[in-house]
Amino acid sequence: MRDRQSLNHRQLAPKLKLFYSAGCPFCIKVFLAMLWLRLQGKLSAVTLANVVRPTVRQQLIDGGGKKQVPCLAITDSQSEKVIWLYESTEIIDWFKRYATRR
Ligand SMILES: N[C@@H](CCC(=O)N[C@@H](CS)C(=O)NCC(=O)O)C(=O)O
Repeated sequence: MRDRQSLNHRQLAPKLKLFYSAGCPFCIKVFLAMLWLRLQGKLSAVTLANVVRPTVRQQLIDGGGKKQVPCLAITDSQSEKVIWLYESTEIIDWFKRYATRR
């Protein structure tokens, strides 16, 4: 029962993709917050996407509308609707809320 519940939970969890660039201080701020939440066992899979790769950069611009990083793409696992969250502080706040919901 517990396994089934955690499987359902994982299936319903949004897909998270963080667009970043190396050396970006705002991205480092987000990484540190993610590390802190992970150490507490409150944050699992987040895909990292480095915008140094042209295809990744284009995906960010096409999807989110601008090339600014960090940007967290939150995909609803049922509707596939994507929310593009810019601003490091908002991303961290979202992660904190998400982590305490789980
Ligand atoms: N206020 C934003 C600042 C983000 C920012 O300035 N990112 C830089 C990289 S360090 C960037 O993407 N600059 C290019 C752009 O804005 O198009 C945050 O806190 O996330």
